[in-house]
Amino acid sequence: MSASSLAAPLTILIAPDPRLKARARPVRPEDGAEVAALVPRLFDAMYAAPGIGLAAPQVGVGLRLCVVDLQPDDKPAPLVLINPSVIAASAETATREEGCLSLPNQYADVTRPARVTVRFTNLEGKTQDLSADGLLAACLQHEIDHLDGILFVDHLSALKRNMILRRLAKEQRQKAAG
Ligand code: K1U
Ligand code: ZN
Repeated sequence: MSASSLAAPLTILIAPDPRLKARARPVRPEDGAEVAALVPRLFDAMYAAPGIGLAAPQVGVGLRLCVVDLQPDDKPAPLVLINPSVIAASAETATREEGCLSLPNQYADVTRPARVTVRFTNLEGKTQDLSADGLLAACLQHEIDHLDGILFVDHLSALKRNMILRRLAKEQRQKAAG
């Protein structure tokens, strides 16, 4: 039995929880034990959702940490990104449909730089650069946004954003009412 399976499953926060709008603080060396314990639980919550990414603030932890796994060809390809930042972004943009585990069942087209290079620290404490395009580029930007309290709806017009947030609130009320 793994250590993460002994811990209670993490609950993913749903918008408009104010913790989703807060800027997370950088992970420091003394956070090592908390990060080591959190990472397997983040992956468990992400795979269970299911999703292709999850940021610590989405489970109420205000640290600059996220996990990503696009599972190309259904094979696991887990990525842990500690203190990630976009160090280069293309002028060319790409528009693709995004979802968010903190806005369940809500989807919209989001326009972002088509290619990015992300610098981060890995679990071994090494600095790494990762260049990405396509879905991985969108996912990395989406997860880094979470660390800054930004949701994909913040990239939309106020009209579209409010429509999605009202629909989400209605669906959550209906779910609570059973
Ligand atoms: O951060 C999150 O809320 C996770 C989010 C990431 C994301 C999706 C799409 C574009 C950019 C970022 C999700 O994983 S939503 C669910 C999802 O996209 C998915 C779920 C199962 C299989 C494939 C995709
Ligand atoms: Zn999200």
